[in-house]
Amino acid sequence: MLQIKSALDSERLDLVERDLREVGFHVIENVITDEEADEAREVIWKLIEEDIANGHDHSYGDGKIRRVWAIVGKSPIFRYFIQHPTVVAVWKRMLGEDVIASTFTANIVGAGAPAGGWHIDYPYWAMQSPFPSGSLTGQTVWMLDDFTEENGATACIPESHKTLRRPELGEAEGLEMSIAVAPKGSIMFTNGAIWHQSRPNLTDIPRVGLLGMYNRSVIYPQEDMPRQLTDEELAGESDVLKQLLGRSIQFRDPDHGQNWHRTDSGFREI
Ligand SMILES: O=C(O)CCC(=O)C(=O)O
Ligand SMILES: [Fe+2]
Repeated sequence: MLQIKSALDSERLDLVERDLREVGFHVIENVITDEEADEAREVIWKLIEEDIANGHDHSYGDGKIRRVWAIVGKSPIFRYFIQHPTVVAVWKRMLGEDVIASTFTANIVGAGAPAGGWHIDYPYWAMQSPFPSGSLTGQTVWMLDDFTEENGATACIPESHKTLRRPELGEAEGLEMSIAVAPKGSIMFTNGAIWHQSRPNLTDIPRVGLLGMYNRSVIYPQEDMPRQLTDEELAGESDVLKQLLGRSIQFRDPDHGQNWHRTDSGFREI
């Protein structure tokens, strides 16, 4: 059974905020139980098989790194993760009370996979530099396996978000990096502008991670979040989940005024 642990106390939240602003990342260990991590990992495995069967296999890194997109509507466990109180507390603090989710996917760094490639996350990669200095977006890396130096853990270049630009090709190679080594069930929060990559997986076991990104509500999400659950599926869900999926944002309809919001199939007056 899923257990919701309490959100962070304000001292820890202060520390997370300071790290995200100053260093660019922060790890919290054991946010979910081993059983929850194992359950999610099993679901991801089924989704990979479905993707392959349906011709929707998304691979990169010599075909050894695999992505499963749009997971929030695909299992109740991801609906629980995306609105986990610890995660929501951090992103409300960094991105505003009206924070939205931008994308929620799985990234599987397979046995023998090469490094993922140094980059910054959306929307920064779609923006011209210099980026604004405040946070626009944040990444949440869910570790469904122990992350180790050898198995493709995520690496960040500390303070690189302060450059307010993307790394040039080759620029990050050789810079001092910090590898997110932590036990299964831990989370790493990152500033979306940090230079980072998944490390090579030198083991023969795939490393499974989930990637949940959150935006300030004025930034268009990377995935089409409002449509990932139907109105019917969302009916019994929390207001937090509805907010994260962008269902609370009000639009100005040219004919009717401003009180229109997204549904699974279009717009409706609130
Ligand atoms: O899976 C990881 O370790 C990081 C992947 C990543 O940074 C991304 O897909 O944006
Ligand atoms: Fe990334």
